Amino acid sequence: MCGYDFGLVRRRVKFSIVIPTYNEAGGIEKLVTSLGDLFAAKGLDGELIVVDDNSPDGTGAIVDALAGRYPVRCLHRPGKMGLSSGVIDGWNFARPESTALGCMDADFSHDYTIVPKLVEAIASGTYGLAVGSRYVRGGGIENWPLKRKITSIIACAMAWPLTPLRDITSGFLLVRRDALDGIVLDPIGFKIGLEVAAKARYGKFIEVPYVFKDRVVGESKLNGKEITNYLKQLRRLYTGRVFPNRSKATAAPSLVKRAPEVAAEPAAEQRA
Ligand SMILES: Nc1nc2c(ncn2[C@@H]2O[C@H](COP(=O)(O)OP(=O)(O)O)[C@@H](O)[C@H]2O)c(=O)[nH]1
Ligand SMILES: [Mg+2]
Repeated sequence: MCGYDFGLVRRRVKFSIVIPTYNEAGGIEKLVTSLGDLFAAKGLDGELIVVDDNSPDGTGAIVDALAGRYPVRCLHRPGKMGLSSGVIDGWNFARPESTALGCMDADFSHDYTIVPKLVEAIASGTYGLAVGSRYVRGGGIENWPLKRKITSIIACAMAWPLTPLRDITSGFLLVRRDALDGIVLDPIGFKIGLEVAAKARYGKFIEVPYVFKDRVVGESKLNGKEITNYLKQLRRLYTGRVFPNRSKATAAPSLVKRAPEVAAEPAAEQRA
């Protein structure tokens, strides 16, 4: 995977990236405009879906105001319903012609400049899943205290038997839409990347390195409840592996809707 030459790839893929937000007014405009400008500069056919949970700081209204000028739409939900469920709802809201679906955080901790590499990996037809990764050569974490780094590595290591990916907890990814066909995703908590990596049918994957930066604006929504949710999610995934017929998702397990015109002819889109 390391010798993969992104520069040789010239195919075009339509994609939608979901950005879940709760109180991200401080940075969302900059992120949307930066990504929109990057798509235009690189000739990428991407749309952004911001899934806002009625943020009291007005994040949703900021996104609505950008919608005519940038390739962005806002899905408004009535209240704080969680990151993973936001990503799943956003994927179902995405335009049907997108053959790849992605997600990233709104706080610039995910380096948006690697998005073209994620897109090109999928467009190559070689990879069904491209993940922004802190834990491959060239990746890393800036400004985290040792304790938080160790906690993150332990969190990843707990899921390593479920997936060959090194960085499964960052939630920065792009996946072929048809890899999600018929897959029941558990909308619990923060770790949608783990759900996709453990359940989707993506074939080969690639981890694209990036350096994670802690947010500079706004506050983290990660709390003790999310850690408990992560443990619940892991328990369900392990149970599902050992007893496939007994596995249960949360009360509202979610399917990503199939886009018929896309799913019917995925190979043609790759060659376009
Ligand atoms: N829609 C929605 N977004 C959320 C929710 N919780 C967190 N987010 C968003 O998910 C992303 C990651 O959250 P963040 O607070 O940065 O978590 P951390 O990076 O683990 O500290 C950010 O874009 C948040 O605004 C939620 O309940 N609903
Ligand atoms: Mg964050």
